[in-house]
Amino acid sequence: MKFDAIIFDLDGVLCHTDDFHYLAWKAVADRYGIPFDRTVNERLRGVSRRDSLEILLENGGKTCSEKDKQRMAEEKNEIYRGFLAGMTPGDLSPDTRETLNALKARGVRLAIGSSSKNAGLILSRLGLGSFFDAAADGTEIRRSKPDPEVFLLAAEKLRVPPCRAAVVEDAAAGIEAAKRGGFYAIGIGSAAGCEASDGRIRRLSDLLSIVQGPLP
Ligand code: B16
Ligand code: MG
Repeated sequence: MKFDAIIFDLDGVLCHTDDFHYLAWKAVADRYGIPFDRTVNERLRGVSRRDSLEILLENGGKTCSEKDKQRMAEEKNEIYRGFLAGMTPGDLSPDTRETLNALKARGVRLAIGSSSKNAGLILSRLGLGSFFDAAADGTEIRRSKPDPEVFLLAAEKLRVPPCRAAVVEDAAAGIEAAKRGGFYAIGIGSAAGCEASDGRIRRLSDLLSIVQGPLP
């Protein structure tokens, strides 16, 4: 298939910060005596920090004040950023690095579409600070996935219409966002089994056999 652009989700697609999110939420949940496990964590993929906290609290049967919620979200982010501080370009897998370079060499425009407010920090820790043609992240949007806002913003920055772009996502919320935005949605990892996905890949380099360069 020919696409002018590919928009990549970050956490769970290009890097494995998803485990850092789990460990940071788990530390906060334990601190406040809230039940939380990896099954609940799956529901937090692609979802904003604040919406993740609401899911965690609802699942744990806990209600708390706005002030407490803000404190818990800040505590989680502090623990999470502690993990990010240890990331290096070596955390980018060879498969991911080679695939990104090969797509760029084919003339496909590449962007990031992430719900994370830490996306800029992650990209710079991975040595990808100036690699992408555009990036849209959690600092620029009002509505998190499954709303399509972040992908539409990335496409707008690329000046590519959604119908000419594919989105690669690991979260059901991200696949829904891509579909609602009019993109071709490719599921990987947890989203590879997502029925709504238009395409499914096991590893990033599988993209090379389904994505050709842009239309002349
Ligand atoms: P932050 P993605 C998402 O990143 C994560 O999947 C999700 O677990 C997290 O809650 C969200 O970013 C917000 O992250 O707390 O760093 O702003 O998958 O959209 O790249
Ligand atoms: Mg993700």
